[in-house]
Amino acid sequence: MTIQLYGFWRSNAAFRVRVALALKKLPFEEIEIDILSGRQFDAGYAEMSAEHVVPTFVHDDHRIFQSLAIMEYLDDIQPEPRLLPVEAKDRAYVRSLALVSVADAHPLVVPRVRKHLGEVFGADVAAIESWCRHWAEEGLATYERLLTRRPAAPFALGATPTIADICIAGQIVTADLYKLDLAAFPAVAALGKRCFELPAFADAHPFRQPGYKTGEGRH
Ligand SMILES: N[C@@H](CCC(=O)N[C@@H](CS)C(=O)NCC(=O)O)C(=O)O
Repeated sequence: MTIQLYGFWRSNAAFRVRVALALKKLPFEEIEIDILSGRQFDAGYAEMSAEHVVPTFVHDDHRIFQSLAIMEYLDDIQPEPRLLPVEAKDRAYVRSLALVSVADAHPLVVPRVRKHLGEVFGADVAAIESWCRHWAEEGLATYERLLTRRPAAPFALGATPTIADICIAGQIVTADLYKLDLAAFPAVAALGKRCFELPAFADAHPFRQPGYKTGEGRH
């Protein structure tokens, strides 16, 4: 099977898919779409992504979009190691944890939202950074409350990482990009430490991607 991932070094959603692929030990080729330079609107890629976003995942000639759907697809085609538990209540729990970042926190800080804040509402760079920090911290605070109510042991749902841990780690990636201090979120920080000790997580971090060196400082 051949797998291609249209992604970007800084993309949180692409980070999630890189981790899932690495945990599954599935080799893939990543093709960079520079979403900070507007390459998501180029004709070739716009035809591929109706939403003009990354990631787009291509398995043989089958395309899948939305990182959560891609991770679930990977679990379907290669069940081990499991990224979603088998039991219905546990599956719902890890999906709920995942969606705190995927559906609620992360969408508020994506480039098209930041651009719109500047172009339509006149927000300057400092105001946009402040907006992003606020919503990133809201996501971390929610995770902190959730992990306090149901402590990680040692991962969010037991012995091995699931999509929940991948998405919580993604929220930490956002914190890293905005240089946020995790001291106020000790349960999140402890879970993040466990995750990023694993090469699958560490190697997927934006700061480890080839595009980071040239892209550093770009928002
Ligand atoms: N919910 C989508 C998020 C897709 C998304 O917004 N991707 C961002 C990068 S993380 C993007 O391509 N943004 C382009 C833009 O905002 O213009 C997923 O999880 O795949």
